[in-house]
Amino acid sequence: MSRELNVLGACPLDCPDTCSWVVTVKDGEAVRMRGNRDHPYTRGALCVKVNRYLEHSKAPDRILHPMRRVGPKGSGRFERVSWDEALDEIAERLTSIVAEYGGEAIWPYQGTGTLGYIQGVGGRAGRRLWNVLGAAQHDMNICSRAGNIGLRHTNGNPGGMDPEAFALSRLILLWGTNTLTSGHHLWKFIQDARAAGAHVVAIDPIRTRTADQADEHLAIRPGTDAVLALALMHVVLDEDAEDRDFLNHHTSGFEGFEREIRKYPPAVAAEITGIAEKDIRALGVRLAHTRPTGIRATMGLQRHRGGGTALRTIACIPGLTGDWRHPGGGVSYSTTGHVPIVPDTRPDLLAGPVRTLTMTRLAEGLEDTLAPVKCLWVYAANPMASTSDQNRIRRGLMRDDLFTVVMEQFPTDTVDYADIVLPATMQTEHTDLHSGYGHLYLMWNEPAVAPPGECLSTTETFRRLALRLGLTEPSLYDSDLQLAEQMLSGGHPFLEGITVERLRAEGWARLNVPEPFLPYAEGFPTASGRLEFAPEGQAYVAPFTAEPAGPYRLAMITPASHTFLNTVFANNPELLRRAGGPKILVNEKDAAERGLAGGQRVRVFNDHGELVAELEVSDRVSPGVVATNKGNWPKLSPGGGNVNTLVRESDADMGRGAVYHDNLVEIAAL
Ligand SMILES: Nc1nc2c(c(=O)[nH]1)N[C@H]1C(S)=C(S)[C@@H](COP(=O)(O)OP(=O)(O)OC[C@H]3O[C@@H](n4cnc5c(=O)[nH]c(N)nc54)[C@H](O)[C@@H]3O)O[C@H]1N2
Ligand SMILES: Nc1nc2c(c(=O)[nH]1)N[C@H]1C(S)=C(S)[C@@H](COP(=O)(O)OP(=O)(O)OC[C@H]3O[C@@H](n4cnc5c(=O)[nH]c(N)nc54)[C@H](O)[C@@H]3O)O[C@H]1N2
Ligand code: SF4
Ligand SMILES: [Mo]
Repeated sequence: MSRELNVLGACPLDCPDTCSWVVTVKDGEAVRMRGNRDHPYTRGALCVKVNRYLEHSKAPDRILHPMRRVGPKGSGRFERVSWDEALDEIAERLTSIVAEYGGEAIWPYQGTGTLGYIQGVGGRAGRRLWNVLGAAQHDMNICSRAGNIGLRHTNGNPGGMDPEAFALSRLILLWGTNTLTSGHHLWKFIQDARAAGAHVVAIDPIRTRTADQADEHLAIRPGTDAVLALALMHVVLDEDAEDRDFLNHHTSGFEGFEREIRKYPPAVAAEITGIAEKDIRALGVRLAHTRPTGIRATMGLQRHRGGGTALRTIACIPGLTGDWRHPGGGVSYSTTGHVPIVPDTRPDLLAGPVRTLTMTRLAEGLEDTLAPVKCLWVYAANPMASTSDQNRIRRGLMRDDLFTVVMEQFPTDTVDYADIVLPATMQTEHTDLHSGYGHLYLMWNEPAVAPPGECLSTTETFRRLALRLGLTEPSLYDSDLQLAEQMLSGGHPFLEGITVERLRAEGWARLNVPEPFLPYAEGFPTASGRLEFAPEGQAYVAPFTAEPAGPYRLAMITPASHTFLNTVFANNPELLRRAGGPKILVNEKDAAERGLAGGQRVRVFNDHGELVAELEVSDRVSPGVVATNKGNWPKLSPGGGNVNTLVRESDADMGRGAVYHDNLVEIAAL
C-alpha cells in the first residue's frame, strides 16, 4: 500500500531567508513541496522561484550521468561515460598536473549554488581534498565581502540586528535592498512595524517593487550612499539629537568623524546624491527623533567601487543615534556574522602555504602565464554567466591546455566548456545543514528521495575521487552526518543544545542568542570594544560611474531578478516566460536623446562587451541611470551574452568585491 511521508528540508539557495520546507513523498517520489508553517521566520511561504523546485528537479534537461566532451570547447557536445571512466580520467589528469605544475595549478572554483555546510560553500565542501592535493585557495568574495569588511571596521562583526526585530522599529530604512524580491519574508516584520505606525523609506536608484510599497522612495545616484549617510548625520547633529551618553561610552573616533560629517550638509549632499535637499533634511529630522530606527542595508549597495566604505559609514548612524540600545534599532546586513559554525577549511591538511585565487578575478586568473591554472574545478557555480568580464572568461575557458571539470545539475554555459561533467544532486536528494543570512535559525535538510540517474552529492563525489586518487587521509572519508556533528561541536554558547539529532527531528533550531537579542549590548567586538567611527577622509569613496569614461554616459545597475536566483531557474520555461527576456530600463529623457522607443531591441555596450535587450522606457530609473537584471543564461539570451559582458573585472574598495552595479554603458538601436 502506498503511503505519504513528509520530510523536512531547507532551501539551499543563496537567499537570506533559507526557508523551511516540507516535501511529501509518495512511492519514493517527491509529489509536493510547501513552506513549513511552523517556522517562525519563513512561516509557510516559499517564493515564485522555489514553488517550482520539484518541477525543476525533474526537468528534462537535468544532467543525470557523467559526460566527457566530444566537440570543441564551448560546443556543449558530450558523450555519456560511466563514473568509473570519469573518475579514472580525472585522477590521471590531476595526478599529472600536480606532478608537473604543483597542486596550486588546480583552482577549486566553488560558487553559491548551495549555501549548505555539508554540500556547499557554507562549510567549504571539498576543501579537505583540495588541501591534501595542495590546490590553490579560492577566495569566495563574489557576493558580500566588501560590505562585510566595511561593517567589521565599524562594528567588529557584520552580524547586526536580528531581522525579526524590524517589527519593533519605528523608522525603517530599506537601503540598497529589494526586500520583496531578494528575501521577501522580512516583509511581514516590516508590516508589523507599519501596523504600529512605522515609516518605511526605500533608498534605491531604482523604484523597485519594494520602493513602490514603501512610504517614501529616495532615488539616490548609484554609489553615493555614504554621502547621504553623512548628510543625515549632519541633520541629527543640527537637531542636537545625538545620543551623547552612547557616544561617550560605546564609540571611538567621533572627533575625526564629526569633521567628516560637517563636510556634508544636505545642500552639498544633494549635489552628489541627486536627492533634493529638502528630502534629505526631512529624513534627517525623522531619523533624529525616531527611536528605534532599523536600517536594512544588504549587498546591492556594496557592488560599487566604494561599497565597503558605504556600509562602514552607514553603520556609523546608530553610533550617533544610540539605536543599538533598543530592540528594533541598528543595522542589518547578514546574520552570518552571528553563526558560530566554523567553515571546514582544515588548514592542518595543507603541507605548506598555497596561493589564493580570487573568485571575482576569474578572467585574470585564467590569463596567468607565469603560474598557469591547469585545472579549473567548478562546483555550484556558473561563472560563464555570473562572473565579471564574460568575454574574457570565455576566452580563458577555451584554452586547450586547461582541464575543466564541472559538477552540475543543469547544462549551463559553464558546462559547455567542461572536459568532464559530473551530475550533481539537488536539495531533495542529499543531506545538509544550513543557517540563514537573514535570520537566526539553523536548518536541517533531510534527503526526501533517492538521486535520479547517477547523480551524486558533492561530498560523495569527493569521497569517491579521494579513493580513486588512493588518498589515505582518514577525514576525507567522513560521512555527511559526521561532518554535521563536527560542525556543531564548536562549544559556542549559541550552539548549546543544538545537536544533529534534534535538528533531524525538528527541522530547525533558533541559535541560543540572548532574548531580546541586542548584539552589541555588552560592547562591540572591535579592537577598542567600541563602535569605531570611520576616520576622517575615509568615509566616502566615489563610484567609478562618477568619472566620465569616453563615450559611455549611462550608469548601469544589474540587480537580482524576481524570477531567477542568480542563474538558477533561468532555464525553467515558465520562469523564463514570466521574466520575458532581458530588458533594459531607461528613463524617457535618455531614450529620447538617443532616438529610442520602448519595446525596441537595443544594444547596450561599452569597451568590454555588448548586451542585446528590449528597451523599457520607465520612470523607475532617473536620467543617467539604466538597469537590467542578473541571472540570464548567455546561450539562452539574444546575442549570446548576458549583462556580465559589460561588467569589468575591477575591485571594490574592500576585499576585492565585484562592482556589478558600477559600470558605464551606452545604448543604441540594434
Ligand atoms: N529573486 C532573487 N532573490 C535573490 C537573488 C536573485 O538573484 N533573485 N540573489 C540573492 C543573492 S546572491 C544576494 S547576494 C541577495 C542580494 O540582494 P540585494 O541586496 O537586494 O541585492 P541587489 O539585487 O544586487 O540590489 C538590491 C538593490 O540595491 C539597489 N542598488 C544598486 N546600487 C545601489 C546604490 O549605489 N545605492 C543604493 N542605495 N541602492 C543600490 C538595486 O537597484 C537593487 O534594487 O539576494 C538574494 N536573493
Ligand atoms: N551582473 C551581476 N552579476 C552578478 C551579481 C549581480 O548583482 N549582478 N551578483 C553576484 C552574486 S551576489 C552572486 S552570489 C554570484 C553567484 O554566482 P555563482 O556562485 O556562480 O552562482 P550561480 O550563477 O547561481 O550558479 C550556481 C550553479 O550551481 C548549481 N548548483 C546548485 N546547487 C548545486 C549543488 O548542490 N551542487 C552542484 N554541483 N551544483 C549546484 C546551479 O545549477 C547553478 O548552475 O553572482 C554574481 N553575479
Ligand atoms: S529562494 Fe529564498 S524565499 Fe525562495 S524558497 Fe529559497 S530561501 Fe525561501
Ligand atoms: Mo550573492
